[in-house]
Amino acid sequence: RPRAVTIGEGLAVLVARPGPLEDSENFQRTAGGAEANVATVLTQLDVDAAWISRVGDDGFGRYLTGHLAARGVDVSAVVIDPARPTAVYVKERGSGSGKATDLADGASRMLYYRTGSAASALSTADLAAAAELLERTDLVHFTGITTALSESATRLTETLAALPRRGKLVSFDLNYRPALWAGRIEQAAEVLARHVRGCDVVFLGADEADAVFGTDDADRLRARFPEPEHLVVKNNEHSVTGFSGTERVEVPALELEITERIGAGDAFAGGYLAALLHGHPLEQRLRFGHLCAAAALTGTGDVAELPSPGALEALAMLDESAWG
Ligand code: KDG
Repeated sequence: RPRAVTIGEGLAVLVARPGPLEDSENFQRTAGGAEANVATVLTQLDVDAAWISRVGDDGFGRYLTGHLAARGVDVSAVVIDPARPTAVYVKERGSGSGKATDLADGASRMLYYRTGSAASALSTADLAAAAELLERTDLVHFTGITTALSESATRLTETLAALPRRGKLVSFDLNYRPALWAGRIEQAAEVLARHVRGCDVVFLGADEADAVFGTDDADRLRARFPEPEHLVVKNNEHSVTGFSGTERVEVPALELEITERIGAGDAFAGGYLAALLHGHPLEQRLRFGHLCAAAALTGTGDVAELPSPGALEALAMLDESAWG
C-alpha cells in the first residue's frame, strides 16, 4: 500500500443548529482540520496515512486522535502539549430566516477559537521527531492553513516544500484563510506563491486563488505556475481543471443537493491524491476527487465518510454521459 503523511492542526468542530448562532442551544461535535480530514480520506482509499500534529492534554485532543486512529490513521507522531489547548471552531449555519444575524439558507461560517493552540506551536522540531515517517513515505501533504498558524509553523512548511524528494511527492492545498493571516497578511501571497512553486501537487480553489494571486482562471494560473507537475484548479462548484505535465483535463462536478460545503476541498484532495498514489490517470483522479467531495457536500460535518474503494472506482469509470 502507498504511504502518505499529512501535517497540520486538528480542531474539534461544534456544528450549530441552522439559524442565528445566539439561538443555537445545541451543537454537534465533529472533527475538523484540513490535513486531518485528508488523512481520513486516504485511509478509506487503501493508503496508509499518518498525521503529524500537536494537541492539548484535554478531551478535544483525545477525541481528535481517537477519531483519526479509529479510521486507521497513524497518530504515533502526534505530540500532546499540556501547556496549550486543542483548537476549536464553531460552524455557524444559516437558515435564511431574514433576521439580521442569520446567514442564507445552506451558508456556513467558521468561528475560530485557536489562538495559542497546541498546534500553533508546530515547528521544524516536529519534523525531526517524525524523521522516520517522513523518510519512508510516498507523499507529504500540507495546506496554507498550517503555513498561517504561526512563524514557527511557516518555517516548518518551508522545510516541507524544500524536502529532499528521494522519490516522494510533496502536496500543497492553498486553503487561504485570511482570518489566520491577521497582522501578516502582506506576507501571505509571497509565502503561498513560494509553496505553490515548490510543491509537486497543488490544489487551488478559484475564489481563493483570485484573492491571493489576482486571477481565478485555470489557464492563467497554470501559465503563472508552470512548476508543479500536478496543478488542480477547482472552478467554484462547476468543474475542476487538472494539469499534469503538458496534459489538461476538465471534469464537471456532480449535480448534488448540497447540505454544507466546508470540508469538500479536503475530500477532493484526498480522493485525487489516493488515485494518484494508486497510479490512475488524470481524468480518473479528478473524478475520484469529485466523488469524495460529494460525500462531504452531502453532510454537515467536515469529514467525508466514503463508499468502498471498489464502489468509488466503478463510479469513476462510468462513461462520459454520466459525468457530462
Ligand atoms: O477545509 C476544512 C477546514 O477548513 C476545516 O476542517 C477547519 O482546518 C480547518 C481550518 O483551519 O479552517
